[in-house]
Amino acid sequence: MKNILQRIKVSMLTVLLLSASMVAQDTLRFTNPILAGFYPDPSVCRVGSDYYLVNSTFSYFPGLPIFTSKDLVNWKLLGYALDTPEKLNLDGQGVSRGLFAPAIRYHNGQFYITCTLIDIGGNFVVTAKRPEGPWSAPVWLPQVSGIDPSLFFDDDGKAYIIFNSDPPDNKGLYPGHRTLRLYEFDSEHLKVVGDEHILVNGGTDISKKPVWIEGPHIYKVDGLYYLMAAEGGTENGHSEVIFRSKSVDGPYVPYEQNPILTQRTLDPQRKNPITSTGHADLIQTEHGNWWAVFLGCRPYSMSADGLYNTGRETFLAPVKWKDGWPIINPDYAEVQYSYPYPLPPAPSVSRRAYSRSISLTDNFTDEELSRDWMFLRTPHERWFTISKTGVLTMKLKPETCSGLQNPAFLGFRQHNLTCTASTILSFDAKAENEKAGLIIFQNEQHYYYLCVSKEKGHNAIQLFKSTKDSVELVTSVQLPANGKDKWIGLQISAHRDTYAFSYTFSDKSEKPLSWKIVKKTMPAKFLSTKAAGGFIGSFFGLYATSDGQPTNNHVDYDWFNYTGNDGLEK
Ligand code: 6LW
Repeated sequence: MKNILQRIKVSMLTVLLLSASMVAQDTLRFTNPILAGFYPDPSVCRVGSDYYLVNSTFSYFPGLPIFTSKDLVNWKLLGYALDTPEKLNLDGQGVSRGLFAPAIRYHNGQFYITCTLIDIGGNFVVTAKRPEGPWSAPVWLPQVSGIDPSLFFDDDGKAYIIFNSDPPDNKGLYPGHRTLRLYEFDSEHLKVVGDEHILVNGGTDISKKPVWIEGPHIYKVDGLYYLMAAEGGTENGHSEVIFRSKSVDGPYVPYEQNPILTQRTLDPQRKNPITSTGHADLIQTEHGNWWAVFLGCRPYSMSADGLYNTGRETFLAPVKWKDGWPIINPDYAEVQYSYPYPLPPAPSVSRRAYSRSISLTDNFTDEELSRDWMFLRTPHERWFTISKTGVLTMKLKPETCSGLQNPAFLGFRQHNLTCTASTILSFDAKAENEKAGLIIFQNEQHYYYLCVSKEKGHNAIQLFKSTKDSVELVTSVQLPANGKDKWIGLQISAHRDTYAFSYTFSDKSEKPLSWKIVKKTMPAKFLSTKAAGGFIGSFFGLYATSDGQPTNNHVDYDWFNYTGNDGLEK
């Protein structure tokens, strides 16, 4: 009797636990963007119950971050596909050139990433047995013209590569006229096979002059080939469209109700708009449900069609099939800031968050530089050291952030519309050309730089604004001569449409710093994609330069802190 009672208790407990976990999954909601800040052009694949995601990085180094997740929401950075100067040389490239949209796929024990190194190499593939690497050197694919290559592995053992390319015979009927093309692909020898096929000319309906059909992927579902792509350009007109065919090389028929994702028709005055949604990749979970990752933007102002400094970010939304077609975000017109979790939430294994409220301090206590830091272009030599006492020492380099080489710059993404980056540094400028401090950088012509330098023989804190090929002084604060405070704190805060710049003296103790304003408001619009252009988002950066002159000087940074929260949690 006791046994039976115990068994009933155990099975009741199991039912309770099971339903509790189902309720938890149903009621627990995640927050978009899942990767906040500059994480554009997401592509995703699954191996069992492990998910892998890559983003484009343009002229930031290392190139192509690889994230992993168990629940599609909480991501951990595993490493980068192109992480050595030999594999990725970005010298001379504008910050929005370099690596365009990657696609990640897994087949028969091997990971494949296809991507474009625009202007200097074209399309390539890299492979790895393990997602954290080592990844192979790029294998160039000279026959694959254009951008956005993606592999498709068919169930008969054949593979294909699809990509965006020139209009037929290279004769565009209108600006933005492109094609989607396909080659069979030899996935063992990593080269194309046979003839090229044009799958789509122009877009869903060439008579309507569709622009920028790109970012294609092929999926096979229930015996049909689905070709999904972005259309409309990566700004406000962005969308995702779908075609299908009985045969991999076409003819592909567009869905009558395309697009399957766009925000371009919505009221621009809506609250907290998410814009520019498109460039999607589909994923089926191990339980059979479908989801999509795609890029979107979060403007802080809808003036001038939307101003944002955080670049194109990674979003996640459910997909439902309707009459044999996948629809992204089927239950709403607006992409939502929150949906129920796609899978039971996995305990976070990442040392930091990439979504919601993000806060991180780097005390430079690890021997190796944390993977959060990004270089501007390829560092061919190691111009920084990390001491055992937890200090990052950077050599001043003659290169500046206005140029196209590798400056002494370590960048950390502006993940949030509202956030603060702070650091303390020790620096003794020997001359007026020597500067070290904290930058907020969008591109070579659009940045603000808060630094310690010399001005008219005195130590000074200066705030610069970039010009076309140099900088102009906005304001400066003279520091006491031979001040006893060796460490100076610098801080830049983003308040949606403005940036504030502050400094403080610090004795390096743990007590809270009291910040003094250098400049309370500088327009954030200057660093917005609208004003600065390009495909990237803003970075805070530790940055030191001798502005073209040789020097042996250096700067010490004791710590860097980033705190940001856009209050999106529901
Ligand atoms: C990318 C293209 C696009 O290659 O912008 O938004 C280009 N989509 O597909 C750069 O990210």
